[in-house]
Amino acid sequence: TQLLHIVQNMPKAELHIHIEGSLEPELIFALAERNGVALDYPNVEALRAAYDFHDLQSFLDIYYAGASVLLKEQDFYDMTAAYLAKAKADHVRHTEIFFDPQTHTARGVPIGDVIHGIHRACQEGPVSATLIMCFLRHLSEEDALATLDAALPYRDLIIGVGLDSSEVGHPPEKFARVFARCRELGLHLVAHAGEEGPPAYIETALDVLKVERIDHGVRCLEDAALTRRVAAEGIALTVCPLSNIKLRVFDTMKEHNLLQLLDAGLVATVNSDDPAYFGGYLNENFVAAFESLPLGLQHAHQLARNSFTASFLEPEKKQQFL
Ligand code: ES4
Ligand code: ZN
Repeated sequence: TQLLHIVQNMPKAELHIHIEGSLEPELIFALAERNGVALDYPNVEALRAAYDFHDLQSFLDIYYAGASVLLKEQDFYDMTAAYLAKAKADHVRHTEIFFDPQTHTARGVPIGDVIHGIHRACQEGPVSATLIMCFLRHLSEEDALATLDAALPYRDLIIGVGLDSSEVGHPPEKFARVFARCRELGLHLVAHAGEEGPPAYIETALDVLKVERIDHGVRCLEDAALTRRVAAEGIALTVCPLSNIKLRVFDTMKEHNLLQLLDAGLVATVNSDDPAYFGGYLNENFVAAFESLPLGLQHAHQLARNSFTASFLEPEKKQQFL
């Protein structure tokens, strides 16, 4: 239809994409072969067949297994270049890419190889791209602090830090000290909160970590006072529709609360999260949401506009897109 055509072709920013979640099964097998890494699955089809998740943890287990083939700087480059080509095809003009260094340093990969490989692909275009380093919340704050120290030589290659992995039982306040240090370093701050975890996690991400955006945040609407606050402060939510269905945050796309978030005056954006695992890149997320929800042209424009407004682009660059 006309609306879906407009939605797919409009210029947009992507603010919630885990680069390790863009690793397609074909590339996982190619890298496994190149690096001599053994996989638990005989072939691409068997691996893809295992992509049958029922919650966040069942996804994370297979996501970390897939990432185990990444060993060399070139591997990180190849993965990132493949994602950027997909982003370009979806009319993404700017993307803020999450990466999980601890997933790789735990296997002995130097953090410099991780950052340089991803950064080298970003520098070559074809779209504007910046990097957000995420701490794994199932690990200790000490581990996060050590990771920050190891990343300091590359401080200028990252624009911010985030918090991801298993949410429930690992509240934002567990990472108060490391986020305070990142704030002193002038890094932008974001955190996953209110995906599987309660609205209280959104509140402590804002109050304790002092994050500027909330990743997911869809459970915000369970708390009316919090919803009013997030709206009043203009805190953006980086919503990931296909992810939320695959991980059963909502049973079906018709039950997704994206429209309610917009109607509540929240700066909601649409993003792909882990596109190789959840059934599609950014445009597939837009199409899935627009096919199932009563969203119109105004919503399309609002979502595109929100994606740039909520980005960490410098004001002059941001202005070019608004
Ligand atoms: C993630 Cl969907 C999601 N939630 C939390 N952490 C993650 N890491 C990669 N994808
Ligand atoms: Zn995520």
